[in-house]
Amino acid sequence: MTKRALITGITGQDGAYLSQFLLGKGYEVFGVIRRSSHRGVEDHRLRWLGVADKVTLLDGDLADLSSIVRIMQQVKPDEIYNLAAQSFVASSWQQPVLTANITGVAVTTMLEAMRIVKPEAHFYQASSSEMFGLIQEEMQSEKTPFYPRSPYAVAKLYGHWITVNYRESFGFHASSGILFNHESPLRGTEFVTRKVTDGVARIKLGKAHELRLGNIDAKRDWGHARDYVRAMWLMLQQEKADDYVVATGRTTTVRDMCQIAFEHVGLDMDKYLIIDPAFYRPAEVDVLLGNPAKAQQKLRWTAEISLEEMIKEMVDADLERWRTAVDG
Ligand code: NAP
Ligand code: G4F
Repeated sequence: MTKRALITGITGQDGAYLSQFLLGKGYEVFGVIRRSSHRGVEDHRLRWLGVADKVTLLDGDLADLSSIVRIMQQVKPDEIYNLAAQSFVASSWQQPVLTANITGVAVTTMLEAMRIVKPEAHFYQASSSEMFGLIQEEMQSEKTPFYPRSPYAVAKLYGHWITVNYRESFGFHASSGILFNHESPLRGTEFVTRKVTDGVARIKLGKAHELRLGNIDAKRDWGHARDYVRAMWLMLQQEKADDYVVATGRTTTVRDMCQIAFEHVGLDMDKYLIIDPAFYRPAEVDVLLGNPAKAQQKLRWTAEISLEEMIKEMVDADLERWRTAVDG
């Protein structure tokens, strides 16, 4: 029997890579797509991976329970991946109520729709290392206490605990993946890695002369989205649902990540990098470093793509995009 997967956030970075991964496993893939006046461009990531015509997109919005219930009734999914969110931390101070509603409360919308239509489905919640915030342990594991530092992280914490609660209350097969930062050529350009690789590509091609960043001393545990969607799937294949940290176990400053990108194209970073306080955050997460031991042992998962390989792949993809851009 062909398995059916429903993905919210299918138009985002992870949704695109997860679609590609599940199609490769023989799944029928369905995704929630929200109405936009820019019809026709929302699936650009799926097109970039060559899978847009292999998935079925259904109109819905996480702000609208009835749309989600109808989609679940239509799809009757075996697996549900809840990836949709207002996912940009910096925006969560500008739109805190929307972030609370979509990144937080709407997780209950998804779980309720599943409770009404398909309680036996397997459910994945996209939790985040941002929940560790002001870190309480040098290396963060599933047992590390949380200390959220942004409206985004507070909302994710709600989503995390409501997932645990439905598992414990109703016996749902609901797992929460506490994923550390993961990037790719499909990352939004507002996030720091892609902002850097896109900026470096434009500088290299003479289309820009500087790169403005905020706190370059911040440290993140960066992996590749292609590796991380595999961990999501593995969680839903386990006999029992559980929570897992997904990380590389290595942390790097924004400055050093940036250096990798500039060096890849043979440019001196110090000539182009400008520190702009406009990109500082009201409260910062200074450092994140994940302990992936549980995922390694129980899921037999490990990160395969290094930071260096990933940043080079991203720079090369951005160089290619800008070289072929019509309006570039
Ligand atoms: P992303 O590229 O920003 O994608 C977010 C997705 O959510 C998009 O498809 C977006 O649709 C959709 N969405 C937003 N609001 C919606 C709504 N009201 N109704 C329906 N869909 C809505 O994020 P990502 O990097 O793929 O991350 C996937 C998930 O993992 C997110 O929940 C994120 O918070 C979480 N996470 C990410 C990381 C990471 O490092 N990437 C780490 C930990 C956790 P549009 O295309 O229409 O905007
Ligand atoms: O790339 P970022 O915006 O990612 P952030 O805030 O860590 O959040 C990402 O990872 C989370 C997992 O931990 C996800 F849950 C979340 O959805 C998202 O995917 O910023 C990384 C670091 C921050 O410390 C930020 O202050 O880079 C620093 N930074 C320095 N200059 C900058 C910039 N970040 C951005 N976006 N832009 C800058 O110019």
